[in-house]
Amino acid sequence: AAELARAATQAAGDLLAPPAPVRLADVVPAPERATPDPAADFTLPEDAVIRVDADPDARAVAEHLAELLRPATGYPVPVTDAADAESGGPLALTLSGTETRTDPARGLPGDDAPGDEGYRLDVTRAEVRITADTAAGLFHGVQTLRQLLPAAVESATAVTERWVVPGGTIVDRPRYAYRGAMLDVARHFFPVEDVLRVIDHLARYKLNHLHLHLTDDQGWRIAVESWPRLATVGGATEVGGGPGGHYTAADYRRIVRHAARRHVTVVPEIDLPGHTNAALVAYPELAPGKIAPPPYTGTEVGFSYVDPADERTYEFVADVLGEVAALTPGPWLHLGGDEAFKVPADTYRGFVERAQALVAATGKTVVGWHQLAPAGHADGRVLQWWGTNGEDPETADAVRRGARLILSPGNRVYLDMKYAPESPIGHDWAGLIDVRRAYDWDPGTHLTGVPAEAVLGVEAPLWTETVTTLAEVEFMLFPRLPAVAELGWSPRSTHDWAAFRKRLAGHGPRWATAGITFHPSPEVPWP
Ligand code: TNX
Repeated sequence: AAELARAATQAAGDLLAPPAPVRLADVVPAPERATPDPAADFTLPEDAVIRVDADPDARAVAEHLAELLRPATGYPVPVTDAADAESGGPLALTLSGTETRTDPARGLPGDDAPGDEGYRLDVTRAEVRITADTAAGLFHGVQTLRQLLPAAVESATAVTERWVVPGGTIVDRPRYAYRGAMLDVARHFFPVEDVLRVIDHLARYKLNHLHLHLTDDQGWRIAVESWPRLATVGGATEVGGGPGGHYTAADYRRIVRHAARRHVTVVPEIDLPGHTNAALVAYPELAPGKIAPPPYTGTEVGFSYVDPADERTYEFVADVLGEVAALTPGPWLHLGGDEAFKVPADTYRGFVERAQALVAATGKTVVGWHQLAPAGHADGRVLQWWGTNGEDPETADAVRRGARLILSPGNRVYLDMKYAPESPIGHDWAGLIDVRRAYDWDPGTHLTGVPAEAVLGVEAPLWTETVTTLAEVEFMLFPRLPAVAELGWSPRSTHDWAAFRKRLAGHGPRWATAGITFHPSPEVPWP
């Protein structure tokens, strides 16, 4: 299957004609406002310098931009302190004063305020300037700049090219605060390097959350000091009988650090009370009958659960959540909660309420699959909705009781679904999902009885029962991930399938140059 995916991408890459010049409006996700000025194209000179404010986070963004530019251009691209710089740039990253941050009258970003993640990009013949209130905003501006350079900028080695950036101004900020993707590292284990590359893919498209599904029946992937056999025994299996694996605390910290540098927050999931066979193999005392089940390497769901009637289970939950919380700088802990089919509804509710309280005790905020809905509200609680039809009274009721939602409709953004019947990997229980299906829906109005303000954002999950290599991960991500990223970032007024498929088409040569495997969807007019 990996071979097929690679061959498909190779064929797609070979078909691509030399790319046309990039236009200012060609960015994915679509910016809030783009005003081209064709007389103001900028050409990157060999002696280009990046000037940046003396703020360590802004400096890190400037270094990131330099690292993006150096390989393909072969230029040295030094980074200098804006205060020390003798001459103008010509690349400038500027943190604006905090006074523009909010409109006090509304307590919301003002009409032109970039807010926590927005930025302004000004391209003139003389310079490229990115201005933002935060380093995150500068970082997103850098991702836009990267897309405005010729596709050859994705080359890992120096190429001869005129490094033109189209002139004009972009003013941009996100529609939703939460824009994510999930990687299931439990069904198949993926080494740290693969996860870092997936984070890079998220950052390109201004996604700001990586949800790691760390535990499931087939494997436990995170070391827990107080329960060491979870990783050493529970981590030694995966779907299909392969060797599995787990992340040490140092591995996990590396992932978190790599993500933070790209303004991506890691959301760790410990799936409870179901999807726990690997934990039960490691610690039979957690099993309802106190007997170790056999290790599981199949793909059925819903058969396992930790014993909700035993106090030892809650010590286990508290220990695990405490250690994972301590390793995680972000505000979220994901409790899973899906498909605990063997646990009666009232027992399940009681378990979830105790687990939610244990999350709160760590100082984190609960996220969980929407099966958590019937449990009592916990402060700030976020439900991740993965249903396939927009009617869900239980979830709507949880929203009325204070929950916010991350939307992951299975029939729209489940990245483990096949694109087409002949897709070499993937499932089809939620239907076939090619690019248009992933793109053409509105998170703001998707669920009946849920007001737009309750939607925190969108997330595209990749379950990996059938996905075994990085190339296969990329094949399932591209081009659907950019489609979901646009739903999360761009104002609804920019939503337009006909325009999106054309804009997206220009990214094919970028992926091919960067060595990213992708599905050459027939819905997209690749060049
Ligand atoms: C349902 S979606 C699951 C996962 C499977 C997935 C396969 C959800 C919360 N649970 O356990 O991997 O379907 O598509």
